[in-house]
Amino acid sequence: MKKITFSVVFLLMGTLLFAQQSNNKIHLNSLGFLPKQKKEATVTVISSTFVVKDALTNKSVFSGKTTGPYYQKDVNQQVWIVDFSNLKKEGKYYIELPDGERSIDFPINTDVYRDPFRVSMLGFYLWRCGTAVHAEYNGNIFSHAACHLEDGYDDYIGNKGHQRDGVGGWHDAGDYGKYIVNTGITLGVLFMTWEHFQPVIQHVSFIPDSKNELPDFLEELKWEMNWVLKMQYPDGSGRVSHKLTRTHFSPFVMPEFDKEKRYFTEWSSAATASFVAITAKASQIFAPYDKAFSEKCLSAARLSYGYLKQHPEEKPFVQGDFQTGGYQSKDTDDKLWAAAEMWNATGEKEFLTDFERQISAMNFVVDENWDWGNVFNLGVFSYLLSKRKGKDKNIEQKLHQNTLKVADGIVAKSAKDVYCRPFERYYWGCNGTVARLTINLFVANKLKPNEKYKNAAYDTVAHLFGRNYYNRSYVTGLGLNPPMNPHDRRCGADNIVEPWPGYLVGGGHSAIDWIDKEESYSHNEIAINWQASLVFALAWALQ
Ligand code: 9MR
Ligand code: 9MR
Repeated sequence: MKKITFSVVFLLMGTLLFAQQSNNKIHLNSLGFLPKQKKEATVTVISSTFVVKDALTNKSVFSGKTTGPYYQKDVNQQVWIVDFSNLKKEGKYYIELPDGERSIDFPINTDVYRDPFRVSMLGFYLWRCGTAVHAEYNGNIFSHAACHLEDGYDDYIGNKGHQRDGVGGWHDAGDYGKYIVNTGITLGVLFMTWEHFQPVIQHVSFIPDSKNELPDFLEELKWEMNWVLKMQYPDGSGRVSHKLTRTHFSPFVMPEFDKEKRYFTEWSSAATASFVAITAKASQIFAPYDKAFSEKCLSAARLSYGYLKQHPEEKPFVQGDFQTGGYQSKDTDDKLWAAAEMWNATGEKEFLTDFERQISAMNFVVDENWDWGNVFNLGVFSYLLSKRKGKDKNIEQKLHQNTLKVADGIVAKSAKDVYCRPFERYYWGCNGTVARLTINLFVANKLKPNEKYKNAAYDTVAHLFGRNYYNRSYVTGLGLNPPMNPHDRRCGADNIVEPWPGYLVGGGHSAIDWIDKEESYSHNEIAINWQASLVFALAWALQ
């Protein structure tokens, strides 16, 4: 009896706490703000004025008028916007409205994105497969023993019962499979992150047992690359297995207890092209650190590129016995990206000609809606940002103009949305797309610098960390009221209340239907492709 009363009280307390947090009428970036950054909040209660108070002294340090009301249909809300960009002094603050409504406390200082960046990379380390992992976060130890050491079997590529080394890499998401197409976009984005933000990210350490031979960021990417290289067929043809998984998804057990056989599947042309792009890119990124590895990557890339040239027809992946992730993607965009990276890696004319021939047969429209199924942008951005000579001026100009046009559209959408969401669509993994659009903004800013691009990128980060309909962070372990029940097998099996930290969840399928429930994989799964975009967005914010 006593026990029951106790749990009822507990439940009530929990509900109250939850209600308090989600009822807060002041929606803002719960990580805080850089001193020079644009600073806004969205409030859902009638207020014509606001003040910002110092959280230590409760003294008012800034006051202003709100703008609004603005009505937005998809969330069915009337809101007012608070702008306190001119408050630049470092400190800890809160916003107060005339009716007494008070925001959470938030910092203004130059470090607000540093730890979130570190933790979002820790997420990749914790995804490692084929080894034990171990990290302490907020008083919990997240760990698992070495897993999937039998990866994998060649049954589906014509060698029944034969086992070969496919150990390593990262698990894909809340499941433990390993998929090349999704690895492609993930590494593409992470390599870009390194290329453009190396000075600020090279000293960030997040690997608990780092070998310290490389900056942690590159050590982590190399961990994945070492696995990627194992996905080429052992027959020397250059074909690349589409994935390495069980036939069916595992139950919710820790990875070391997921013991069913996992197989190298048949190749696909999309996976093979994606493999070319990432190995070619890796050869560039690792060249200054590890020449032998760089050369190994490039010769693997050449081999697979050669195969695709000799066999240009599309080879889709067919699931057959498999029910794990499909990641079936047309190969044209992957091939375009492969040509761009081969040209960048080698400077050889053949690859430039291939890229320009391919793009001339496509339209020149940069995508604002892109994910693992379409890496056209990665090819285009790589070509546009390349310092190599010899580009066709006409093609370059068209792509340049279109990149700016699409980025301007993203800025406009962000400005129109009361929560600065830069993107109108909702679907499985759309939070990843939201974060990924910071790449479009970044490239536009490189081509034609304008602070509107960076501001929209900050607004995107703000959206993901609380300035959204839910007034919650979408990233586990970070920010206000973060997701507690991601679709992640480790979280479901480890008996720790807190989820594994640093992970962006997929998001809603409408503006108001996201749910923080483990079983809802289409709303609340974590995944390497959207994680990489979060890493990019945070790295740019660090600048
Ligand atoms: O757990 C799986 C998740 O990782 C995948 O993203 C998702 C879609 O492919 O599928 C989940 O597995 C579900 C399966 O598809 C249907 N039965 C319930 C499984 C979830 O426990
Ligand atoms: O991100 C993928 C999403 O675009 C698809 O609609 C969905 C269904 O095919 O699959 C998602 O990817 C999942 C993959 O199939 C298996 N691992 C988990 C991925 C994230 O949910």
